[in-house]
Amino acid sequence: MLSLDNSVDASLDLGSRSDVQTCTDWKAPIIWDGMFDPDLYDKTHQSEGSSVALTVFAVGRYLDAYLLTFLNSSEHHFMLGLPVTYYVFTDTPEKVPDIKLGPQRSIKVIKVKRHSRWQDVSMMRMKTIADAIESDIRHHCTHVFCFDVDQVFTGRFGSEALGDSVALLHAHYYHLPERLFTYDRNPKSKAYMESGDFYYHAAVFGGSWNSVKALTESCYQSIMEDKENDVEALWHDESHLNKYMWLQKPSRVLSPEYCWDTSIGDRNDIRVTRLLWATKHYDTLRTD
Ligand code: 2GW
Ligand code: MN
Repeated sequence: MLSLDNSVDASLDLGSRSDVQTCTDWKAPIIWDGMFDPDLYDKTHQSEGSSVALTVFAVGRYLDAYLLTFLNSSEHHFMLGLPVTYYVFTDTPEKVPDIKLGPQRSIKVIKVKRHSRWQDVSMMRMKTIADAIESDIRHHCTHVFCFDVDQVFTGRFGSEALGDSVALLHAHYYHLPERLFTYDRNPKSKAYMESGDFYYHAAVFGGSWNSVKALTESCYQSIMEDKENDVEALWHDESHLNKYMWLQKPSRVLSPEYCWDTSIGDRNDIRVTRLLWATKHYDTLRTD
């Protein structure tokens, strides 16, 4: 998969954007609008036989609140032209809406238990994803993308986002200095880190199935070790993801176009929004 990353980058990238950082210091591309030819990416991935698993969790009230909008918008924007399998994890499979899917697109609904603490709903996704990759995804898909459900696709989220290991720049932190990143700062947690490269957002991550399997297994192990030591990382799974991506650098980084929060307001460097944060209704969704 790394070779695909490299060949795609070498042959398909159009050049550069002078107003933003387009490359990490370990030479991974940071994907911004204007840097790539979408059709060439699609053709390359089609000829390589790429296929994508999208994992999303809709547990408890999040199903009614977000799932239908997420899936419908994804049908218009996510990896069009490649085979896509949705893996929807929920405690209420009977409530998953029946949506009409495009050709080469299918949905698998998998029942999961509902953890009583919301922090565990979020963190335990790591274990569930790792298990699904091992038992199913690796036999059917070359790549996996993992999403929060409280978001809506508004523009192309296509094969330019595929790579061996893919992380997303958090919309609220990409322009801030490192000292303001909300890494876990507690030395007792496995997620502890003093410095890092970027602050990544756990609402979107992906890669080849084997690298996402390695990431989710490692984060799950760290989460369980923290539980044994009676600590919890500041931002839960997101803290562990940031630690992992610091130690195992992603081969591709997505700009905040790929998960923008409109409450930030207009920014000149955001020329297109591809996925947006949905409105949060914490008052009704986080009362358990
Ligand atoms: C989560 C928090 C409080 C109450 C409920 C839930 C909840 C989350 C739930 O009841 N049902 C459910 O399916 N979830 C799933 O977990 C859903 O897919 C959701 O998008 C995901 C993460 O929870 P969310 O979106 O409320 O958290 P955010 O948007 O504040 O997420 C960031 O921080 C999280 C850790 O605290 C994760 O790292 C997440 O990936 C980050 O985007
Ligand atoms: Mn979210």
